[in-house]
Order: sequence, then C-alpha cells, then structure tokens
Amino acid sequence: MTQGLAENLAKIAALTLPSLAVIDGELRPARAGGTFANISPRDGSLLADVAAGDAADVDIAVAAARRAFDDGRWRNLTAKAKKKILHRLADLMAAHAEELALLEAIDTGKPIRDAAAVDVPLACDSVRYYAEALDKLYGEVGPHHPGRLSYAVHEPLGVIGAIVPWNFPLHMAMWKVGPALAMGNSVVLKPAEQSPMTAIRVAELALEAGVPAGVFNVVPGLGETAGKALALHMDVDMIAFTGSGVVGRLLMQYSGQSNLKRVSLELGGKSPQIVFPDCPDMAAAARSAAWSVFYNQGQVCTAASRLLVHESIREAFVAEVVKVASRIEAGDPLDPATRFGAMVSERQMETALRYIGTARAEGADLRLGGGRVRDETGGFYVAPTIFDRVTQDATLAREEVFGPVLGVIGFADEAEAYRIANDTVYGLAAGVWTADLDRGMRATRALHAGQVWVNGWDADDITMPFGGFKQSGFGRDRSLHAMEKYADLKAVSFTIRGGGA
Ligand code: TXE
Repeated sequence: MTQGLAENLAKIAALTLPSLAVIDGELRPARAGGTFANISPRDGSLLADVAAGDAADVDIAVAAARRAFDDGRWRNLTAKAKKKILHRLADLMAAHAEELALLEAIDTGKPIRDAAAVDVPLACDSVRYYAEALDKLYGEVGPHHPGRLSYAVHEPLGVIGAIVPWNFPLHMAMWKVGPALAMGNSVVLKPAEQSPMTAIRVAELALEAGVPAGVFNVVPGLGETAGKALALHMDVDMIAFTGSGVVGRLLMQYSGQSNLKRVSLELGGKSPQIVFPDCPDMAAAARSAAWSVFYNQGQVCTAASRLLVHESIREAFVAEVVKVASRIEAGDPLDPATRFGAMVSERQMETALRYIGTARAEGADLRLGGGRVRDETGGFYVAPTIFDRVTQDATLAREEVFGPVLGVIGFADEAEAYRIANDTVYGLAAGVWTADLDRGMRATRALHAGQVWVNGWDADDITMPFGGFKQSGFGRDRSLHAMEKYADLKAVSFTIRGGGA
C-alpha cells in the first residue's frame, strides 16, 4: 500500500459518512426508518446504511420547499443577498474540497485525483457562475405601443425536483441546483442510490452558508420509490434529470399522469470521434481517442465510444491508441497515483462485461483488455477495452455501454464518416480531427449533436450550453440558458391612460 493511499484511508476513517436526508434545514432519517446499503466500488464493502426516503419523506420535503418558496424567504431576498450566500456556499465547498473529493472517490470508485481536480472544482464553478449570473438575466420591453408599456420578466417556477446520476454526483447536482437556486426556486434533490454522500454534505454546507431552511432539500432513496414519488408529485413544478433513457421516458409519463410538470432530460450517447488523414496532431488525437472513452472508467455521457478512422490511417492510428491505452492501468481509487479506478457498482461492471461478450460474439477484433481486473480486491474493475473492426450494425456501435469499451469503425470518405456518425438514436456529442478549416466547418454542420468539437474533446466549460439532440434528451444545463429552464416568462402590460392610441 502506498503512503498516499494509507493517508487517504485514514482521512476517510476519520470522517462521519453522510447518511441522512436534509429536509427543512434538518438532518433526518427516513420517516419509516428504512435504509439502503451504500456499497464501496473499490472493494465491495459496506460504507453506510443510508436513509431510504419514500413517498412520505418526499411529501415532507416538497411541502417544506413549497412553504419556503411561498413565503419568499429565498426568492424575495435582494439579488445581492442571494449572490453573497451562493458565493459563501462555493467558498465552503472549496474549504471542504478535500473532504468532498474523498467522499466522491470512495462513493463512486473514481480516482481521487479526478475527484479533486475535476469534480469538486467544477461543482464550485457552477455555484459561482450562477451566483454571478443571477442579476444579469434581463427581461424584455415589448415593441412600442403608444397606449401601453409591455414587458416580459422571468419568474421562478417554484419547486424543482432534481434527479441526478452517479457518474459525477456532485458536479451534476450543482449543474442543476446552481441555476435553480439562482432563479429563486426551492429544490428537492434526489441523488443516485449508488452515490448519495456529497449531495447530503453539500446541502449541510448550504445551510451553513445561509441558504434558508427548506430551500435546498436532499432526499436520498431508490429511484423507483423516492425518485418516482418526486416525479409524480402534484406540487413539484419541474423535474430536471440526468440519467438513462429508460427513466427519462418514465419521467415524461409521470409528468403526464400528474400535474404536467416541466421535464428536462439529459440522457446518454454513443458519441462519434472522427479522425481524418489530415489530423493536425496524431499523438494528441490518439490520447483523446483513449481518454475520451476511458476517463471515469467510461461512465461519461459524452464518452467518445465510437472511434471513426479513415481507412488509410486506420492500422497505424489504432496501434497508437492501443499503445496509449495499454499504459492505463486500473488502480485503487483512493491512491493519489491512480488515473483509472473502479466502476460504480457490480451491476454496472456486469453490464460492461456483457457488452464485451456480445462484441466478441459478434466478431469484433479485440485489441486490448476484455475483462475484469483486480478481482482479488472485491472491487468492480474492468480493464480499458478496445475492439477494432466494429460494424455499424453491431450492438457495440448502437448501444451505450457506459463503461470502458471503445469500438473502432473505418470509413472511406467524408460523406460516409458523417453518415455513420449520425446513424444513431443519440445526439449528445461528436468531434472531428482535421487540419482543413472548411472540412471542420462542414463537420460542425453535418453532425447532429448538441456538442461538436473540432480538434479536441469535451472542450467546453460552464459558459457553454450542454445537452442533447434526438434521444439524448432536451433542455440545457450550463450557461445562461440553464437559468431560463428554471423560470417561466410572464408578459405584463400597463395601459397608459392618456398615453395615446
Ligand atoms: O440509471 P438511472 P442507471 C445510462 C447508462 C447506464 C444506464 C443505467 O447507459 O448504463 O443509464 O444506469 C433515478 N423514477 N446513464 O440504472 O436508473 C435513480 O435513482 C424516478 C447515463 O443507474 O437512469 C438515479 O438517481 N427516478 C447517464 C437516476 O434516476 C428514477 C448517467 C439515474 O438512474 C427512477 C447514468 C424512477 N422510476 C446512467 N428509476 C448520463 N446521461 O450521464 C431510477 N431513477
């Protein structure tokens, strides 16, 4: 055991692992006393029994959120006061960055260095960005009419239900909580059952920062109980969701069966990364091809899981990607040297292994990995896996694995590359590597995806909208557009007596 790992284990042993709901400003067990087991992906051990919220807990949380909204304790604060509190929350998150990163790493199996360098800072960025943005979203004054003054203003929706996944638990939560609070709403957040800890901790920090009780609640629990109750609730105005397409469809049904609450969905992808022979930096492209699907053990909605390579460079390029990826070794998530950790759960590991088996059975050429590793730890580790000669109708080219599995597909010309790239029900991200400016421009128009990157991957930040085309969902996280999502537009008209016409 390295010294860094031993130190991190000691730090975790000294922490109280978050396991209660945060409702109306208080830490609470579930009303009926139920719990669920929070399992550590690094070794399969039990981390904590966490409060399993059910419909009764959701009811209490929504009622608290509604009271807080109706009495204006948050939304009627001045913009300056709200901004100060949200900045204080970001300051507290930064002050507790090490603790949050440790919790995130042990809860999800992601490398501690990524949790510390990516997840926590980006979650802080999100809170700060919306703290600053909240007094910069202007309304509109209608076209001049001599007898009227008409204007449109944004108004908060009310109670927002946020349901988030386990791949970037804190980061995804703050993509939603940040703009929702900035607009003056109350929030009930349901974290994923695989990774509830940072959401609970950040809700405690929000109270410390001065977010009034009832404004930001967290109800941990299972999707089919707590999540479903929130999405069916008659007094929730909107569900903001990141997760699977299966649950996305259910949420739209729940909306129709209840109060027609608004729904925003950020679902998965089968994102293509296209490498043309005139790629300006083959080494960078090869690193990108590997890391854009192996980062976070492949559990990323924008994972570039389809690598499209021009036939003329295919052999050499794939060899380079295999070389880069063969140096990526699974390690203990809490070891500071680890760059590739465990998958979030046994179930997610089994899913990845099943897709690997299917790709083999369907005749793809296994070039790297292909199985579970570090089984002796009891953790859920799958080796970075690369299949070449994947055909466009193969399961690996069509279905999201959400694991460290790359499929390589060859193409003969530009038109074929775009045809293959777009031949998917998803449309979250796409990228091209080319030195030809015109080709880059053509690609950005041809590719049907919410994010298109030229000569880079995942090259955006909080300032740019994020979301999907097609079955990757609708509605945008990040940027000022996210604030509009948590607001309604009200048109107001004053009739001016003696004003004319
Ligand atoms: O997701 P779920 P799962 C994809 C990815 C992965 C697959 C399954 O392909 O392999 O989904 O993962 C809550 N009503 N993505 O099963 O179930 C659940 O508790 C209300 C892509 O873990 O969608 C959790 O909080 N809520 C994705 C959240 O939904 C329900 C990230 C997501 O879990 C519910 C995650 C219900 N009936 C998975 N059932 C991305 N876009 O990044 C579950 N939930």
